[in-house]
Amino acid sequence: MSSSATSSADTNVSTIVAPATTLGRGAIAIARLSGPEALRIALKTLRRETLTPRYAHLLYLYDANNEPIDRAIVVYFNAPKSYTGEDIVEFQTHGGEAAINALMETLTAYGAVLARSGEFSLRAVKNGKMALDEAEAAAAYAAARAAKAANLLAKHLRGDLARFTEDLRSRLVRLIAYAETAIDYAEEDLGDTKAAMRDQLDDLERTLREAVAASLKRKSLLRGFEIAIIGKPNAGKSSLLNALLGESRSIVSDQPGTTRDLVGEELRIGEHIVRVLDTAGLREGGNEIETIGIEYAKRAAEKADFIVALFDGSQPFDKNDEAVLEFIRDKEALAAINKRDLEQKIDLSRFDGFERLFISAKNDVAPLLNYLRSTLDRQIGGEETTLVSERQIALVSSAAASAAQAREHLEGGELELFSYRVQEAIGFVGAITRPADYGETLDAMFSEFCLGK
Ligand SMILES: Nc1nc2c(ncn2[C@@H]2O[C@H](COP(=O)(O)OP(=O)(O)OP(=O)(O)O)[C@@H](O)[C@H]2O)c(=O)[nH]1
Ligand SMILES: [Mg+2]
Repeated sequence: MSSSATSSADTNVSTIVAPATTLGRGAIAIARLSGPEALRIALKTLRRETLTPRYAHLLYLYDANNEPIDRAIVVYFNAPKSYTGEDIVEFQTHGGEAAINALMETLTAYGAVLARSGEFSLRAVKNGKMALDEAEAAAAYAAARAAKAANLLAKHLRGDLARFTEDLRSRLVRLIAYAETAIDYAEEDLGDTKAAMRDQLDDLERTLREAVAASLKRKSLLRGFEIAIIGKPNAGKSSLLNALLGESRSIVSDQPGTTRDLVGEELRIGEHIVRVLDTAGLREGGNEIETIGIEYAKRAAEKADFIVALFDGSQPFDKNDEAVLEFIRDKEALAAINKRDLEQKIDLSRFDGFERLFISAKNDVAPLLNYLRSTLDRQIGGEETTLVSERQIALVSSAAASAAQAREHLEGGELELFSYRVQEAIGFVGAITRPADYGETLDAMFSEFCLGK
């Protein structure tokens, strides 16, 4: 390691490289090189002696045969003032895959190794540049698309989740302190203390459960929201999809059983990006292909975040409608009564207890769009803390369960067991930002990240 600039070189740590942008057509592509050898390797590619830290250089890149690859913006972030806390050199090449691939080949020829998914963020966490919950927010950014999701994740970057867990922790610690004093007193002197502890515990459990519930609802915001349209044949499902899209995507005909496959398309409703699925009409006794289609339809509807069940208002309510209505009972769903432009024959009393709406897939779907928009808005509203990974949701659920058990022990006067359960809850809450088996958790977690993160 002759270069004096890489004085902090630690030969145990590899220097990693990966594209940081999705490969494909685009104006620019970015590759990131991080590790003790980053500067040395970059200088070889650039045929230069030095790089000024945090300065955007416009330079030619050369491959190992001294052939030019591209002219690129090159920025050197010297350790520890970088994303990973190591020396990083970032290359902004022309977009498309040619330049970035040639660059990757050259950098690896000079000693860099290809990064595993999430390895940059893993290094950032290990080097104390980023808290675990921040890294999870960063990973969620890569998948999220709705603008509102960005607002929500930015709060995590700002440390809102860390504050939330710190608050929970101090409330739990206070409960243990209570319990320890209480152990020294006789049961009859404990009336007030016990009542106060019970209130505290109830409060805590509520906070935990609300965080989980709100996060599950907002999950769709981070990963995309899916709506399935179901209903008997000829209810107008395909017409509805087309009307929502404003184009003819799915075949419409007056023959019942037209749609057999799932037809999915993305659209924007207000600020939300939503995938809408048109499905095969649900009925008894169709042919084999239709029956398979009906199975698909049901499975898709089970999986969807929301179901729009469509009914033909111009026809009497029949057995097939009955089955559709039963299917959506207790699900997140809406009964939309279609063909309001025709004379209505459907028995509306059948819809008692269901959320319902009148539309015409032919000429008026505005009521449905408004309904969906406000439903989606409601899901993301609210001030509860949002947990952004399965890991966080599992930990907070476990903490809520421990709190519930602690409460039972409190009622039974078993203070040691009570303390034990509260300790357990503290463990779960603490693990959100600082897992006990740190190394293992990190490796498992970051392997789910995307490359170059
Ligand atoms: N008048 C009127 N006709 C409609 C309306 N919506 C759909 N239709 C008609 O109803 C018939 C069936 O429409 P589709 O959209 O194919 O119905 P579907 O539910 O997809 O039917 P399958 O694919 O067979 O399950 C077509 O002739 C449509 O033109 C509406 O709001 N008003
Ligand atoms: Mg159809």
